Amino acid sequence: MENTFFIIKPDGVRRSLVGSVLSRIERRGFTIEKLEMRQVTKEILDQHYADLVDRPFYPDIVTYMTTGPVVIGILRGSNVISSWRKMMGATDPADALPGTIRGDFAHSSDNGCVENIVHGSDCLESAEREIALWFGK
Ligand code: IDP
Ligand code: MG
Repeated sequence: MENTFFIIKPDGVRRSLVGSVLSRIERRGFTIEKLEMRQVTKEILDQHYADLVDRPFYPDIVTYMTTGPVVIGILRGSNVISSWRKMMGATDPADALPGTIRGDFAHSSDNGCVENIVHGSDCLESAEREIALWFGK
């Protein structure tokens, strides 16, 4: 059993996709250990996306992620880190396969930033780091 950290990003909340995303998680059989609606700050994003802060598109990510509330949570299950990544689909919705969240609910964005509905930790180390960052120890 392991835990992963997820976000339903502002486009997911704004487009009323919270129920659809949570429903997929429940159908898959993962446990929702924590769930909370939050307004994201630049301060937490700078830490969350520490590996991206120097990229030219990082300011667009900050604008995108702070446009409205997000839903954050912790999922628990066996292999949940990689399974949740597979359920999300490819980063760019244009490449995401049908059947994935990004492939079913998004296509592409024209505002210079990839609006792709959801986030999921990419490995155990990221999951532990992100859970501590967003929820504390
Ligand atoms: P991931 O969300 O699939 O793990 P990452 O490479 O970690 O993808 O990027 C984090 C987020 O930053 C993406 O989900 C997307 O919202 C945004 N992003 C990534 N690459 C680009 C890009 O080339 N242009 C605009 N936004 C991007
Ligand atoms: Mg990532």
